[in-house]
Amino acid sequence: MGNEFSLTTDDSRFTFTIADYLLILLSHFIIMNKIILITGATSGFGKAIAEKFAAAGWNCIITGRRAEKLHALATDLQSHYDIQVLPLVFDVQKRSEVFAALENLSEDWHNIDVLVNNAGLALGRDSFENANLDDWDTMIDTNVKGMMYVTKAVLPFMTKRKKGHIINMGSVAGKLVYKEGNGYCASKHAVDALSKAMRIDLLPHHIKVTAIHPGAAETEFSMVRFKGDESKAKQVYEGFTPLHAEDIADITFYCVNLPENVCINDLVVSCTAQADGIYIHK
Ligand code: NDP
Ligand code: 8X3
Repeated sequence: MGNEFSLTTDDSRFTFTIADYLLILLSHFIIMNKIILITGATSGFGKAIAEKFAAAGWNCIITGRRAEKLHALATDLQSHYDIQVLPLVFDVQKRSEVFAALENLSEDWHNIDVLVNNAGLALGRDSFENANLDDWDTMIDTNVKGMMYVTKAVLPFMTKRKKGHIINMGSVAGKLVYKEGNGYCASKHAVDALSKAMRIDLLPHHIKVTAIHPGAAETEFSMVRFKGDESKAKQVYEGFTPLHAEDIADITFYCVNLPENVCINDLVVSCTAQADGIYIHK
């Protein structure tokens, strides 16, 4: 009985020892110290994921090419939540930039618990014979090679601790090919394949790998795909309610907060009006 006290004297469920309280306090600090690295945090899913985890007390490494947006988000998160934020500006396509940024992380940031490979884009919707070669290069370099570079640069921090969780942002376009989706669908099929490859190879290191494959979500995605053509971008989401970036942030948070022995490997998620990469009820 020594160090025991209770909130109500006649209910044993509410009896806590000082050790229990110390454990709760300790777990609070363990959560406070957790670190998530999110690529592509200047808009859309990445930004929503950063906001979700920051609100839960996670320290965040956020990345993207648009320095101004990235620094604005860092300032915003730090002013709202009692956390640390490290903004890193680099282009995931550029191998030297990726490794320079991540290999030179100060020791405080080495214990990355979660990596979200989210940076990515689609460019164009053209028939194979009309597709633009530069668009193909950019999609493959960003969605596939960029994801591989970032993962390779972060992995030493995880393998050293024999712990970590990698979340790869795939797409319904990585599960099924649709008309005029050639280069983008290929890049997301590669994300699907690489997620499976990572999951197998990283088993001995106790690293979880989750691939999330969203359907249509209204972010900057279609503005980028249609190169600033607002009416084409808007048309994509007309006649149905698409996913919101916050939906993907909530799902990511759920996947990350499962018990140590549980891993969601592969998760396809769409709005209720969408069946797959092709069928949307409008
Ligand atoms: P957004 O366009 O809103 O966000 C894309 C993010 O990726 C931005 O932060 C952008 O930052 C970053 N990014 C793009 N290229 C690079 C690069 N070369 N280097 C570094 N960062 C880069 O789109 P979403 O949030 O919708 O997309 C996020 C991910 O989700 C992508 O991989 C996309 O393919 C995928 N996805 C999207 C769906 C949708 O319908 N919206 C559905 C399924 C999957 P910056 O420009 O500052 O570099
Ligand atoms: C984005 C969803 O359907 O435009 O990956 O490919 S879709």
